[in-house]
Amino acid sequence: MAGPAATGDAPTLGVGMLGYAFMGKAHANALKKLPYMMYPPVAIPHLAAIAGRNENAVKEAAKRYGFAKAYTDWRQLIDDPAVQVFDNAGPNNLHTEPNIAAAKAGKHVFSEKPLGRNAAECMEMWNAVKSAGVKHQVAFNYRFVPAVRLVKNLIDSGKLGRIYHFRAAYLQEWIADVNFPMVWRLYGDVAGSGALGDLGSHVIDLARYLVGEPKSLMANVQTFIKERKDENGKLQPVTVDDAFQSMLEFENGAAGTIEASRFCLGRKNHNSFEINAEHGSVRFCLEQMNELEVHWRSGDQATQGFTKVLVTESHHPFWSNWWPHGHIIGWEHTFVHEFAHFFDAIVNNKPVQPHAADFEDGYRNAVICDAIIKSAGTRRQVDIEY
Ligand code: SOE
Repeated sequence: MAGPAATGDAPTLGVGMLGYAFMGKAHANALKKLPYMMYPPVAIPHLAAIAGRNENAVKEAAKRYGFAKAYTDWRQLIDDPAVQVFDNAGPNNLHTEPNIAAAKAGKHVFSEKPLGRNAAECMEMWNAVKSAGVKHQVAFNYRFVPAVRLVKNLIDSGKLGRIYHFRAAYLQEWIADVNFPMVWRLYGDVAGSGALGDLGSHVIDLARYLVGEPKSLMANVQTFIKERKDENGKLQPVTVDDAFQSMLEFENGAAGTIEASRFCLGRKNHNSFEINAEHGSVRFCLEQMNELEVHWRSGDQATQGFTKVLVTESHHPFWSNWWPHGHIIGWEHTFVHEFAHFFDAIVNNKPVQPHAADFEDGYRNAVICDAIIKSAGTRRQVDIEY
């Protein structure tokens, strides 16, 4: 087997990945790109093993991405001494048991979001990684968008000042067609929740990362299409939300309105937020990922209003790794950034917080998701208690 790329004395980290679908592809792509683009790399990922339940599919994925071994049983992957980092890119019902087993086996754990299907599962995983003393990170990749990190820097530096409003919407369209069939994201026992855990968890993570802790909320959820055909053409009940809306009160006095939906025709991956603060406002949308709209109260009165910043200068977050300004990057590169962050935490024994989400953040995110479900079910305001 060819050794790692000749990139100096960076340590090699064996990565074992569970899953080979959409997130498996995004993770594999990032792991392979990291050593030559985040150069010199803090560590060189060795694609040691991949696991998935279908033998032909997992062998094909191993060949496609270059994993040394393919397993149909994730337990064998976790037992493999060549694996130091367990990367969970599997569906939500396959997060708790493998993540806990990996922690107990002394592996550092990188897990896709949402961390679990509910707060109880996330608490179990958080306790396991704390007991094992391993590093742990949840793949809330939008913290690693250059424009989002620029907003974080503007907030932390005090330039934006006191935050009054956080308003966010994560909108997609992919199940608005009544004929779209049942998939794992639409079964409550597999996914835990629908748009809430899949898209809303990103919005909630950005709210916590950029604004602070919510202290209470009110919410509504909807399931617009109540049943869909499964792969056998049999009607199955949709047991997750299709959309949610929520009003948040933050501990620091800011007001939040957040929503997510998969029924917004024309919205392809519209993860957007706006922050209105004491000294100005910012607005971001993932579909224009390299741009940040900014308005400063102190700006030139004759040219009042939002200006569009192209966040691609060499001094902008992460951009020393990429191209001359204007040569934009994409969604895939946020995974390169977040893996590099995780490997730095491992190699240099650092916490992944505050700039990455760890399992405590995954747990707090789940508490807020559970509160949204509770508020919608009881039609009452719910306090957030971690
Ligand atoms: C599907 O809704 C999905 O792939 C989410 O699962 C991801 O977290 C999001 O980044 C893009 O859309």
